[in-house]
Amino acid sequence: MNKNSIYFVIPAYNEEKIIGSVLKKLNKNGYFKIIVINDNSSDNTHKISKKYAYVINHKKNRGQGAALRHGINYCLKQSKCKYIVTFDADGQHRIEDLNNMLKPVIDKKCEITLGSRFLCKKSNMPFIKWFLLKLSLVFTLLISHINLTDTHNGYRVMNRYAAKCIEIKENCMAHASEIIDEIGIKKIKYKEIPVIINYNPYVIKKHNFYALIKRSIFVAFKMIIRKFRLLFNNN
Ligand SMILES: Nc1nc2c(ncn2[C@@H]2O[C@H](COP(=O)(O)OP(=O)(O)OP(=O)(O)O)[C@@H](O)[C@H]2O)c(=O)[nH]1
Ligand SMILES: [Mg+2]
Repeated sequence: MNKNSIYFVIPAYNEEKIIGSVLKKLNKNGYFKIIVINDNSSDNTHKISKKYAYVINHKKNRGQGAALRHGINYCLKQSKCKYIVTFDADGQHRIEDLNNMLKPVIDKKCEITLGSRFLCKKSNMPFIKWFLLKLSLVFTLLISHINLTDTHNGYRVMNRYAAKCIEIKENCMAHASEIIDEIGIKKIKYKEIPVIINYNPYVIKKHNFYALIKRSIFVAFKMIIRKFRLLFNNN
């Protein structure tokens, strides 16, 4: 496996405290094709990231979905890129899970792998996060008719075909549900892979009970609007 054909897309917003160690670890493991999409962070995210990765800067904060779209489109323009990994900047995703994520895509068993924290027994996830994620599984089943064990996991590996097919239009957090909906509509072959999501003290400190609930309601609302839009466009 040529590690230079594997491109990482890492959306980042105000992650100066942790992004250096995340990127350093990827470099240490032989991964150098790393695209960080820095979304107008007010801290040193850009300065730190450019030591280890290619950085795309957004002049305005456009959201995680817009960052992924920009990063994935950039990768598709690189002829050497065969696989795209979407990976978080806050240390929640583990390089140790990468081979399991990559293998089914490289072996052509599927076109995209989706990380699932619920297929792993080990987790220190806060209860509110657990509850909202479980609720979103039911919502996804109703809206997208896909029965997954984890719908909002940012750890994915896709081949070029999947990356081209999946259209990310949602700029903010609703992109995760949108990606799953696109997988269903475009019949992209997927496989869920157990991954450990690290709820380190840095991440827990960022959690805000009301913000998490507000975000979930917002995502649900956006997805309902998307479904109506698709329905009317098809009629
Ligand atoms: N480019 C960009 N990246 C973002 C933005 N918001 C969050 N991110 C990044 O997207 C990744 C995931 O965001 P988080 O807020 O940690 O979301 P999450 O991991 O789904 O949720 P938690 O479990 O609460 O951490 C991290 O690398 C963030 O830095 C944004 O507005 N723009
Ligand atoms: Mg996170």
